[in-house]
Amino acid sequence: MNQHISPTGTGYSACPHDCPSTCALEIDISGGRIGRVRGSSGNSYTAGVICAKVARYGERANHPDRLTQPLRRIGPKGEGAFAPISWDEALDEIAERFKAAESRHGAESVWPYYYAGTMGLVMRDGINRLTHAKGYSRFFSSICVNPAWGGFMAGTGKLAGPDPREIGKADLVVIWGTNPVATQVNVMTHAIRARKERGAKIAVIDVYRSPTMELADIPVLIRPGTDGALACAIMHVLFRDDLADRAYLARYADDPAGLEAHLATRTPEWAAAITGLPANEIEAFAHAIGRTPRTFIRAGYGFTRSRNGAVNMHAVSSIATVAGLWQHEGGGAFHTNGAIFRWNKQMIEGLDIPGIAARRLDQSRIGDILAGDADALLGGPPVSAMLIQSTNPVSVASDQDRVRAGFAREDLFVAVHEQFMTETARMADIVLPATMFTEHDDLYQGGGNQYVILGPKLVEPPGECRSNHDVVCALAPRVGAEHAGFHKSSREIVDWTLQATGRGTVDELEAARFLDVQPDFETAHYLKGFNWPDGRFHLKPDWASVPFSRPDKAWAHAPMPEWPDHWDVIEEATAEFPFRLVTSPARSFLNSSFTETPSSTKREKRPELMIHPEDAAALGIADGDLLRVESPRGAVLLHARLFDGVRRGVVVAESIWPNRAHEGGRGINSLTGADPVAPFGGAALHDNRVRITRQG
Ligand SMILES: Nc1nc2c(c(=O)[nH]1)N[C@H]1C(S)=C(S)[C@@H](COP(=O)(O)OP(=O)(O)OC[C@H]3O[C@@H](n4cnc5c(=O)[nH]c(N)nc54)[C@H](O)[C@@H]3O)O[C@H]1N2
Ligand SMILES: Nc1nc2c(c(=O)[nH]1)N[C@H]1C(S)=C(S)[C@@H](COP(=O)(O)OP(=O)(O)OC[C@H]3O[C@@H](n4cnc5c(=O)[nH]c(N)nc54)[C@H](O)[C@@H]3O)O[C@H]1N2
Ligand code: SF4
Ligand SMILES: [Mo]
Repeated sequence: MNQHISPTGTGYSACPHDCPSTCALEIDISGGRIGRVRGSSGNSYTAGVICAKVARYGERANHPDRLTQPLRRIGPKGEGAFAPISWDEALDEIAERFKAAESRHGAESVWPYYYAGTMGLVMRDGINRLTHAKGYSRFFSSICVNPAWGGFMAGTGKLAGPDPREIGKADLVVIWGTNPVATQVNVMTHAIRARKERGAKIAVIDVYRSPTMELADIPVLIRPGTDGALACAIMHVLFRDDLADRAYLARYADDPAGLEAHLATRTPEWAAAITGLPANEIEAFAHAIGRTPRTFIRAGYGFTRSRNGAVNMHAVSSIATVAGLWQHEGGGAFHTNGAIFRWNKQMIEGLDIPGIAARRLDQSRIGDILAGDADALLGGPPVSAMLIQSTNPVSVASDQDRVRAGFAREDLFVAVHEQFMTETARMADIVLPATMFTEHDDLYQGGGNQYVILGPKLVEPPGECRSNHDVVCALAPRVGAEHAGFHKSSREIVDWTLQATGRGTVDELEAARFLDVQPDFETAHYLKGFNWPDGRFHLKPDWASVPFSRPDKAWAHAPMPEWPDHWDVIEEATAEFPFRLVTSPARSFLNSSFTETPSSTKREKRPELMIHPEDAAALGIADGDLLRVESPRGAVLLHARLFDGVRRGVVVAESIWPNRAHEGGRGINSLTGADPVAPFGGAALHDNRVRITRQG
């Protein structure tokens, strides 16, 4: 297995982090340790560029605080007193506790919980094989993508679009609700290329003057959760000023006349009152789009993390149809490429196991679930045992006060498999040390690009670290789970998956390093039709027919709008909570990852609240003051940073700092809510009403 490891040289891999760029990497290895990391220049999407935090990955991989031994809690929950134990002791104890939970309340009282700390398909999703083999409670993953993916598919019927490298061939690049300078740097590589080579303009739609908006030719600063209104006004102007592509619409859209009639009242003045953006700026932006056939709309996740997020994503993608952008090279709307990879995941996830029927518990509602909320438990038994891999819910999940109370339950057994002693690991009964991506074999797919990349094992792990796959396989016989995947190495599973999907073998992929699976131009641009039975883009979405995974239990919410619109279900400011809070990602962290690396925390300085100077003056707040920020759910302490790059009434806290980095020890997600976004679930992380008071 380890014939690929050489103690010195260059290793080839993929960035494993939860980032749409999925960069192809070249890694310096010396003395069996990783050093400098570079972006592969032979990969046409990465194009030699990666972010600063991964370029200095040695700092994270060779960190003195890495977990290297299994640990058992020896003090009260959460206090952080642990003693080393052997792997056998740790695995036996987990298995005993899982079996005890199963015999008391049934297999559904065990809830394996994971997320995207690694995006490797085997290491991330292999835990589902254990879940399915045992009939444990399944995992409804919802925290990140659901409003965005479902909203995009409502129009196109498919989660794919024009080749993201075509950004470099656009004349207008519209970066909508994403902050790629911080969150997916390669979008900027291609956008800047278009600017340099073609004189393209870059428009950025955000709720604060983000590092990306700093570089924009057309900065579009709006209030949070109002993208639907902006999109509607843009389409109103396109129809009104004869910039809509009526021939294209007649051929490719469901009901353009219905949309035009609906939009008659969605004027720039109407949208100005909702978005805070002056009507003349809306007109000018609409004209720029309408007069630039090669307009590439790169829609991100940020603007969908609101209670109306799915509706807003559909509205934004509709602009590409009204203006007929999809027809042109360098034109159209792109969000992500989930649909083009078509993996056979049977071996990874055990999808051939009969009767995968257990309830699916909602990731985002972990606080409610651990609190025993009957609705969140879908009427089933309480959760009394968990294995957590590749995620840090005590920091990243909404409704943090409930999450923390849940993890403090004496009758809950928790094993956390981690690289560092995260705030979730601190709450565990058993902590298991995990490998990093250079220490195991895995397979990666691009989200914001079209590559399949191999990440082979390049170095030996420190201490006794084991991979997610090895832990799942070691637990399986102990709890009586059976499947062929438990008897294969991760490299063999990668090989099986590639072959079963018709993508060659692992050895071939290793020789090639990555594989470009971009569909042909006509397919990618929907020139053969959109992915609905009528072949048309659905301007009037039928949410019930969108082929996207939904929660097992629907919840009561206002009826969704029939057409693109401003859906007024966001957490609007009130007299009691007069501000709207957004928790945009910090540049040097990746969710809660990299908060352990000193250079990242140094760059980010301290947890702060960006507030407009006039709002600050009205509250008697000076730069640097300690503020108490309260939402209907909880409170945190943040230092004021006066910043005129937000609209009045909007505040931004770049995230996610460790909870303990805040004075008072409560993290930003004490403020955010876990109530699901309609209709596919997900957390409205950027949709919060808050009040602000000066502390002392
Ligand atoms: N440095 C860094 N990189 C990251 C991450 C990180 O935490 N830090 N997270 C990774 C993960 S898991 C993901 S999913 C991606 C997400 O990457 P993105 O798609 O960029 O999404 P977000 O990070 O949620 O937010 C992006 C931007 O949306 C803005 N925004 C918030 N609400 C609204 C709104 O209502 N309208 C508009 N127009 N804009 C709004 C925010 O201010 C922010 O600048 O990034 C990945 N990359
Ligand atoms: N307020 C607010 N909250 C947010 C967001 C926001 O914008 N604002 N963003 C949300 C989004 S988009 C997401 S995706 C979630 C993400 O939340 P998480 O999925 O929890 O992401 P990370 O915080 O990066 O934590 C991943 C953890 O996995 C560990 N890890 C990495 N690789 C491995 C491995 O191979 N094996 C094991 N066992 N562990 C590993 C890392 O050490 C790290 O602690 O957070 C969400 N929370
Ligand atoms: S930009 Fe994203 S994919 Fe690329 S190295 Fe940085 S975190 Fe990884
Ligand atoms: Mo995410």
